[in-house]
Amino acid sequence: MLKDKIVFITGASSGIGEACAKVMAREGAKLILCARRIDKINALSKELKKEFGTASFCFALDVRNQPDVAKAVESLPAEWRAIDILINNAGLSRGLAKLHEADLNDWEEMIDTNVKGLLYVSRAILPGMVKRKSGHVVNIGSVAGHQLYPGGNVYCATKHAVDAITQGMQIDLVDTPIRVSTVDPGMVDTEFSTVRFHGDEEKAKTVYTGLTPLAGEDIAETVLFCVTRPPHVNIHQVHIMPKAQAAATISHRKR
Ligand code: NDP
Ligand code: 8X3
Repeated sequence: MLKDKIVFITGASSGIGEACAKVMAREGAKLILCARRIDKINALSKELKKEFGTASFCFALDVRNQPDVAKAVESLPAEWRAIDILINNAGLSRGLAKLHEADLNDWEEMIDTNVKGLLYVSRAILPGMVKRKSGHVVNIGSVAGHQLYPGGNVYCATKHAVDAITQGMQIDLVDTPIRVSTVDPGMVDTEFSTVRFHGDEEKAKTVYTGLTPLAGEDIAETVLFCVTRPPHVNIHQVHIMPKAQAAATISHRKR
């Protein structure tokens, strides 16, 4: 169903973005892959070429840098410009400090990446979709876009913003064929917690102790479902949780 569709994935160097790349490649898509760690992107591209014969176009991109985002999209080779699907996945959390004790740098990084980065990429790619009267944007939100938890303050605010931006896109694009979805997961076992705890792997592991979290592939298959519905169907929002997680702060852990 995705044969030769062009899928643009931000944050494809690990976790959910990498899993999306693999699932879309399996379905026959062509991939535009970016993240800051270009070595990982290049290795993924090579792997997908070998496994599925996937054509991919790769570059290093920090979504926080608006001029770089605009330039990267403007300078895509002609055969890569007609982007069919944009997966706005690049994002991160930093810290779990109380708001009155938090490191301001953590706030800047989360807001600049999760909110402004998503906006910059969308602003660069959406006009082409509108012009071509074709396209689908999938934003990766979170349970944190709907619920708060202790120390979640600013990360949760950024994901609430993603929810608002998604709804804004759906409203502003209602008179076009462009579809907009958000996939909002609970705990997914990726590099997310290691990044949140600034590289502390031991602390990161405790997040998933005693339960089976979601895997990046679970989210990728859900994104695939969203982008393979008939044109009159738009999946607005998907909430997806591990079975053992009922809400952001309510999980059942085996001891
Ligand atoms: P990972 O840390 O495994 O992946 C995050 C990806 O985002 C990496 O590829 C990273 O690439 C990229 N990224 C981070 N900052 C930037 C930047 N400034 N510019 C470009 N790329 C960037 O975590 P996940 O896969 O879990 O996270 C993906 C998305 O899923 C995020 O938006 C996250 O908020 C969301 N999410 C995650 C959940 C979870 O429990 N894991 C649950 C709900 C939502 P690089 O470092 O190479 O730039
Ligand atoms: C990531 C999931 O619960 O840490 O968005 O906010 S959570």
